[in-house]
Amino acid sequence: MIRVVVLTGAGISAESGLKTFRAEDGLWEKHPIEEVATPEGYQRNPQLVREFYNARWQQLATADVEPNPAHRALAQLEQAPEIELTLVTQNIDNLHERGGSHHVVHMHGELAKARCPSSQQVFPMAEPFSEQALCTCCMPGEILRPHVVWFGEMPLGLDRVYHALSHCDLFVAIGTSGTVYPAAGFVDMASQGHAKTLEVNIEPTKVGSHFQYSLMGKASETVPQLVE
Ligand code: BJW
Repeated sequence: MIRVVVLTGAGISAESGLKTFRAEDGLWEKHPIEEVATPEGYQRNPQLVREFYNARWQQLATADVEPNPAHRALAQLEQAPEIELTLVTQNIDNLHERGGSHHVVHMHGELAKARCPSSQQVFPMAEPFSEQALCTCCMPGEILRPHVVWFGEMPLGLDRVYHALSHCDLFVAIGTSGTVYPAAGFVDMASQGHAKTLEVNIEPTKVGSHFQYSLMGKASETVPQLVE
């Protein structure tokens, strides 16, 4: 059995029509991080943050946003009998699941879910975020917040990820700039074991030198080749 951990970032969904964060025309260009991706930003201007996530949620539901061959190839890898795959994504979209993956660790949360800020209970998104979108777990209901991990908050599923990293034979990072921790440090954790490490990206990244191998190219082309 070969144990593989795959970490994906915004680059894997770029060819599905979703913007990355740090590209020149990326999400952070029009929406400064500190305004839309911190608890303080949400406290200051909840409406702005709700609009940011509502727009992305609505875009995800449009017909032209579909999983691409990279998402599908990773779903195929999940089915390979000789491989034990842990698929960890920093992405909050649902393209891995729509591409056929069944077990995905969404370490930065999920766009199609809402969370009660009080009980932390998670709900499927039934309607756009607004002051009227209330939880059903509290009395009176609390205003639901996006089920996403902002800067300064604890990423999700880390126990499982750290366990997989310390036992894996191969760690592959696909389409992530390596600027956000703890994900950017996963390569070092995997290397501390006996794992081989591979980075897949269209350009060199900040943590590129931490990987043993690098494959330059679009995820939709390189990932299916790797999986074959
Ligand atoms: C392609 C491609 C194609 C394009 N094919 N490739 C100082 C030092 C160290 C850490 C810190 C520090 N100060 C603060 C921190 C902690 C902080 C942090 O990392 N800050 C940095 C800015 C320094 N981290 C946190 O606060 C995290 N929590 C935390 O640390 O908790 C404490 C803790 C303690 C101990 C252990 C563990 C934890 C939380 C981070 C939350 C990040 N949230 C966001 C928003 C989520 C919701 C949303 O989507 O709106 O997550 S920020 C944003 O960045 C989003 C992404 O998941 C994340 C990573 O971005 P990603 O995926 O890498 O995208 P890009 O755009 O950066 O890169 C895309 C890449 O794709 C590029 O390289 C392209 O080249 C490539 N590409 N097309 C292949 N076709």
